[in-house]
Amino acid sequence: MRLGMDALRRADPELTALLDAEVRQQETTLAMVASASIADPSVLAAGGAALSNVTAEGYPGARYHPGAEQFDHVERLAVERAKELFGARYANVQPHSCSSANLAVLAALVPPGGTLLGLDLDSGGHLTHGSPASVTGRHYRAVHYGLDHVGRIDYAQVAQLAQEHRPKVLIAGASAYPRTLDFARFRAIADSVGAYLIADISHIAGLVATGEHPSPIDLAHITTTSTYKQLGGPRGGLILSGQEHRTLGPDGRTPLSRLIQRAVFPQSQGTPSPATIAAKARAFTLAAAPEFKQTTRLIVDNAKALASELSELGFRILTGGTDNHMVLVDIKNRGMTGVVAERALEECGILANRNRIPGDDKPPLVTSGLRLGTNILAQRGMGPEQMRECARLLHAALAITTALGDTEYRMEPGAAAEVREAVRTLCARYPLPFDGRDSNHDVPMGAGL
Ligand code: DSN
Repeated sequence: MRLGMDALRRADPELTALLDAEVRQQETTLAMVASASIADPSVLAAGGAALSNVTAEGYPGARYHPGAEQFDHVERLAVERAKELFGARYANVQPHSCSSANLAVLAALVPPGGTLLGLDLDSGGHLTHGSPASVTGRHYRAVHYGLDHVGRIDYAQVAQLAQEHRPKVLIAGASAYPRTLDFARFRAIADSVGAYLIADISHIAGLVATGEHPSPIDLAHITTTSTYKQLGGPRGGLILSGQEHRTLGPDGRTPLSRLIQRAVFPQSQGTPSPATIAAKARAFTLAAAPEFKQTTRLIVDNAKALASELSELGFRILTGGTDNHMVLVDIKNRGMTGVVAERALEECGILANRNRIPGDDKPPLVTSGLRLGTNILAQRGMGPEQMRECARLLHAALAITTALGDTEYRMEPGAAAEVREAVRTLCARYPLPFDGRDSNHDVPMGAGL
């Protein structure tokens, strides 16, 4: 049921114009931000449903407010679809993000001041894996593993640090790591010291769901993910568990699934977001469809093609390639910083974010690296041949960029306009899965759908 879109258009043209401009921007830019995917219009519609008006703390059948009958059905549906999609036996669909999910899981498994072991942020880890900038690095004693000399996870170091520090939790997962994660190896290390293994699959959830990356569901004690980075879902998080869901928690009495239920509500979140949970339910069904499997196959093939072409063009690709959707580029040998490359590319309609790389001597807002991802390009139907075009466009944009310091640069405006136009042309050949029009009303669909 469409609610409010026409009213919004009539009542608030200023806001509507901004939302419509966003649709046009998405249509005409090459989005290569590795932590993004496009939500199907039906997912956006579910996320904007009147179900959002329901306030109901607790879980289906055990709410603290009345009026949750439909919401109970929706949440149960989302849980069942999540379990089916990932082959899990337990799912909690309430986390507002994967950061919230990680905070809840850590609160359930690690006492205040207890030790966790995760990938270092500069080696591709995530803030919530114990970074000093996150509460996880302040409320727990965080120890970090890193990469070996070729840029792959140093499993020998993981094992050695685990023996030395005896963490309560070992986290396997990354925000900027282009290679396959060996969850079995992580689990063996966790077992060697009696730690729980958490797999954070936020970046690779689509690949895991479709078998393009090995699944941690039955290897990790708990798996967490965001629902928007690669699943084409709404902004939110998800907690899963497989055969370990009945394993006892640190108190030796309470099964993990029960601990996690409590850790999300009431320990770390209040009311859930009912319409977002409806949108998750819709996204899980779409991710289980054969078309999504084809898209994830393309995501992986495209990343390999992109890495290969960029390498041909003289870019240094970290680890020499990729196994997943992500390509990490060392940009300093092009005579510029990550932020200069990011801004110059954006002027040409190419979106890719600055990223710190191992041994980086630049601060997080500057960086020496660039992180690229192929999720949205594959969703547009682009294949390896178009990745070569994308690589050449990226190369062309940076070739006309002269760095004037860490954050300042100069671009020849005429040449930049030419690259921008070529980007528009490529985007027009591969429209987004939505075409920018609401089929019922023939209006841009930024607002209200
Ligand atoms: N974790 C951030 C990223 O990887 O881009 C945003 O979700």
